Amino acid sequence: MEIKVVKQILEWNEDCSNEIKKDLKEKKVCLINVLGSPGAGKTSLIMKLIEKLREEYRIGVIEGDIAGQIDAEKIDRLGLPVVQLQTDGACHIEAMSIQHILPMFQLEDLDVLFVENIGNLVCPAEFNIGENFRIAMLSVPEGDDKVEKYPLMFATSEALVIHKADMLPYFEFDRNRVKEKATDINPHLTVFEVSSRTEEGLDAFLAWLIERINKELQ
Ligand SMILES: Nc1nc2c(ncn2[C@@H]2O[C@H](COP(=O)(O)OP(=O)(O)O)[C@@H](O)[C@H]2O)c(=O)[nH]1
Ligand SMILES: [Mg+2]
Repeated sequence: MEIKVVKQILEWNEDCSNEIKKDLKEKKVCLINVLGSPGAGKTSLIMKLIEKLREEYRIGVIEGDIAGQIDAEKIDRLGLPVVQLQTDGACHIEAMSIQHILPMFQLEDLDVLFVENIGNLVCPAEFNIGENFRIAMLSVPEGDDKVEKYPLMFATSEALVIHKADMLPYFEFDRNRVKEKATDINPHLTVFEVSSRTEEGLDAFLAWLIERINKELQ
């Protein structure tokens, strides 16, 4: 008898992620996966980026959370298309969820789709969700040892935003240690120090992001 073989979830996820990539490439939408701990400032940075980019790009957002719709309400108040994904306990977003959600957007009216992943330094890094690229965030109050403790997120991202840079004077946070360790793990990583609150470092990050998005939308 022929034995039925079911592929492991990660492999299945990878197939689904590749389908999303193909679909979004055809529709000219750049999907950006934003990763970081709870409280790293993912929503705050996305909102700041929306403020700066919305005249140039048509933006949508998928907000991932275990429960509630607090972050989606914030985006909704900005008047942008947003879907709240509730994972009901799961610590990461899978490609299948994104594939299910995409038809809820008018994709032909979008250039950029931000996905705020579940606040977690571990699991979200293991699952591709059809993204064009990832942005990893590490905020200053979290400590400068996180790259060494949770390497995968930093290894798989194209940019690292050291966030809440306005807090650097108040914490023992060795930014050089973070930069060195992160670029040791991932030589292709570009590191920025940004504060969404004071906007310090924001221009440099925006310049990188715009170039990166434009490359994908070509
Ligand atoms: N000092 C400082 N606080 C920030 C900054 N960005 C966000 N926060 C604060 O950090 C907390 C968590 O922000 P939020 O965007 O909800 O983080 P998320 O859980 O990663 O989405 C909030 O109290 C924000 O006001 C920043 O650049 N500097
Ligand atoms: Mg958030």
